[in-house]
Amino acid sequence: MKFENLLIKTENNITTISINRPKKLNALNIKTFEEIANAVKLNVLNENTKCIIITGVGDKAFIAGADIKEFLDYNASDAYDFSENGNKFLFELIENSTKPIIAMINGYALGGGLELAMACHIRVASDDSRMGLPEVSLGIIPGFGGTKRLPLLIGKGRAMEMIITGRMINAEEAKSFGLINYVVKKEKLTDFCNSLANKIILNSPNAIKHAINSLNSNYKEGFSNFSDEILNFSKCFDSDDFKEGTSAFLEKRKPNFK
Ligand code: DAK
Repeated sequence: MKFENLLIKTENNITTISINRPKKLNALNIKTFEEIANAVKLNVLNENTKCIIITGVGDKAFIAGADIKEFLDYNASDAYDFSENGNKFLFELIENSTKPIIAMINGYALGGGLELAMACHIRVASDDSRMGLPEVSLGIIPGFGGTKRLPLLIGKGRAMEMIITGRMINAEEAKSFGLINYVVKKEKLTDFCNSLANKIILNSPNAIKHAINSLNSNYKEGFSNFSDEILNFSKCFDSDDFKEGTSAFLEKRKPNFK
C-alpha cells in the first residue's frame, strides 16, 4: 500500500512508521489519521513485524496535534463523529494492538500527538521534547482520550493542571511524572528505541499479546466510557471560543476569549 504522509521501513522485524509532514510539524490531517490506522493494521498482520515504532520526520516534532486548519469548520455533530471514530479506529487500535508499539517522541508531542503517544505501549522521548494538551487554548478539550489516559499515567492532580493550563512540559518533567518511560539524548533516540524493540522481540509474541490484553483489561471499566469526553469535546465546537481560539492560532496572535 502507498502512503502519502508516512514513511515506513521494516528492518530486523522492527517496523518504523514515520509521520512525514515536517513543514506542518507532522500535524495530523484526516488523511494521515487514516494512513496511520492502515499502516498499523497492515503491520499487525505482517509476519515480518514483531514490534512497531511510531515517530515524526524532522528534528522538531513528533506530532504537533491534529491539523487545526482541517477542523475549523467542524460543528458539534462533525466533532462528535470524528472523535468517536478516531478513538475507535486509531487510538484504541494502537492501544489494543497485539504487537507492541513504541512512541519515539522526537520533539513536540501536543494535543492529538500526545494522545497518540499515550495510546502506545511505551514512550521514549528525546531530551529536547516538549509535551502538552493545549486544546483549551483553542476553545476545545482533548478529544482522543486525553482526559482518560493522562490521569491514568500521571494522576488526576497533575493531569488536571496540564489540561486546564494547557502548558507544555519538558522531557525530564514528563519522565518524573511517569508520562514517558525514558529520556534519551536526541542523537541516541533511534538507537535506543531500536535496542528496546530488540529486547522485546526476543520474547514470546504470544505471551506479549496476552500481556498487553491483560494489562489493558485492568482499565476497561474506566475506558468503556469515552462517551463523556466525546460529548464534552463536541459541545465545544458550537462555541465562539472555538472560533476565536482556532482563528487566533492561524492568524498567529493570542486568543481573546470573552
Ligand atoms: N495544525 C496545523 N498546522 C500546524 C500545527 C497544527 N496543530 N502545528 C504547527 N502547525 C504549522 C504552523 O501553522 C506553521 O505553518 P506555516 O505558518 O509555516 O504554514 C508550521 O506548522 C510551523 O509551526 P510554527 O511556525 O508555529 O512553529 P514554531 O516553532 O513557532 O512553534 C509550536 C511550534 C508547536 C509551539 C506551534 O506550532 C504550535 O503551538 N502549534 C500548535 C499546537 C497545538 O495547539 N496543537 C493542536 C492541539 S489541539 C478533533 C479531535 C481532536 C483534535 C481536534 C479535532 N475532532 C474529533 C474534530 C485535537 C486537537 C488538537 O490536537
